[in-house]
Formats: sequence, C-alpha cells, structure tokens
Amino acid sequence: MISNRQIEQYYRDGYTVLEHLIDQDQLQEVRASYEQTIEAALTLGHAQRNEETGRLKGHRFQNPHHPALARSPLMQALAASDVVKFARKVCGSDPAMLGIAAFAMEQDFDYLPDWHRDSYAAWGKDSPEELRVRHMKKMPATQVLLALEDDASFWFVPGSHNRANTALEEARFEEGRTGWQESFEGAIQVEVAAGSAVPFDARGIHRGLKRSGVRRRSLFVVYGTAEEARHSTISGWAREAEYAEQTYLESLPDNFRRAVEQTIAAVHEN
Ligand SMILES: O=C(O)CCC(=O)C(=O)O
Repeated sequence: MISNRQIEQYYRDGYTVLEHLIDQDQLQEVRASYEQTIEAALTLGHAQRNEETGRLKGHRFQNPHHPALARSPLMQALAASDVVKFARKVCGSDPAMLGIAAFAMEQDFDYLPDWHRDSYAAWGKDSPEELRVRHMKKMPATQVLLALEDDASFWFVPGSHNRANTALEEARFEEGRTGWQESFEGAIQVEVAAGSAVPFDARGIHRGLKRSGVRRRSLFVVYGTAEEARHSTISGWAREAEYAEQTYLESLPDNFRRAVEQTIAAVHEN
C-alpha cells in the first residue's frame, strides 16, 4: 500500500522509502536469480568481465531484463506491485519502463562516484533537454533503487530535485568541486534494507559511495510516461527486435510486461 505520507515526502524531498516489498523467503530466490543473471551477462557479452578477477568489470551493467538474461524471480522482484503502483501515481497512468541498471559490487570494490544530477549527466547541463525538465514541479518519471542486500551506498540532497542550484551548489558544479570526498550541504545517507526500495527523482543532487568491506547487490529501474521514454537516453534497448518477441513478453509479470510494451511503442513513435 502506498500512503499519502510517502507521496508527499516524494514530492517534497524528492525520494521516499517503500519497505519490505520482497519477503525473506522470496529474497533468497531473487538473489540467486540475480547472481545467475550476472553470470549470464558476463558469458553472453552483455557485461564486461575483469580478466584478473573473473568478475564484473566496473560496478554495473545495463538491461538485466534482456530476453537472454531475464530470469523469472528477478523480473517478479522488479515488478513488485508497490513499485509499479508508485510509478503509476507519479506518471498519472500505467508507466513505461525506461531502463534498468544492475549494480553489483564485490567487497573489495571501491565505488567513489561524484555528486551529480542525472539530468546533467544524461543531456548536459543547460542543454534544451535538461532545461525542459529542470523546473518541472512534478516530473512524470521516477528512478527506483531496489536493494537485494542491505544497501547504505545512496546519498541524496532532499528538496534539490525541482529547483535550480543554489549559488553555492552552482559554484561547486562549475568548479568541479563535486568529488565523492566532499560532503554536500544538506545531503543524507539513505539506508535501504534488503527487499525494500527507494523511488527518487533523479534530477536531485545525489551520489553513490561504497568503500571496500561490503558487497552491493542492487538495481535501479526507471519508470516514466511514454513521453519521457521518448526523451530518455536509456531506452535504446526498446528498439531491439528481441524485446518485442511474444514468448519473451509473455514470460514477464503482467504489470512489468505492460511497462516494457509501452516503452517499445513509445520509441517506435519517434
Ligand atoms: O550508486 C548509487 O546509489 C547512486 C547511483 C547513481 O548515482 C545514478 O544511478 O545516477
């Protein structure tokens, strides 16, 4: 059940927490399916292997829902009913599923990315696309961090999602003082328990951070309107013919299938 409090927090702060979407029994199966997906992605060339360690090179790979990779327990988790219901509220209608990134990091991996706004990263600061979304009070798209193991890597500046930078923030972005080692005024660390999710407005200032010693097993799935799918830089998968095959689509949970089909239809209208 999505509460009004969660919706209010999302629009005010730019994020909220959806707790216990996946129960403990299911979680074991979902985690096993995630590991199989990583291995399949490495074997089939959907993710790069680090030749020294034999594991994933870097910290992420794109599109774990590819027909050659999609495994039922993981797809069920991505389609958790409250996640899609939340996306539906943000979009005002059945959402399109814009893209997914699997973030898989071993204990010894130092993940130290900079503070950023995804709208700057995707389209470039001050570009027409970035300016199109900068001041939208309510952007009809949401990025959802789904944690399969406890995740304390996500940091966010509440309230930074639908406004321009303050003078101080602007100076930091201009001067490149956005490195991971710098704290950001007002930022909070969002701790996500295994099986819970955090929808956030990716225009907000955020970063990830993981030093060695902990593993990370999380996913980021982006939902939005068909219009946002057309503008998105991560929806290119939907142009690939494999995703439109009936056997694949029929294997997906209904709500997720509809979201995938919406994106396929949207990108073909471009
Ligand atoms: O790793 C994280 O928690 C944040 C991910 C992130 O910054 C992004 O997807 O843009």
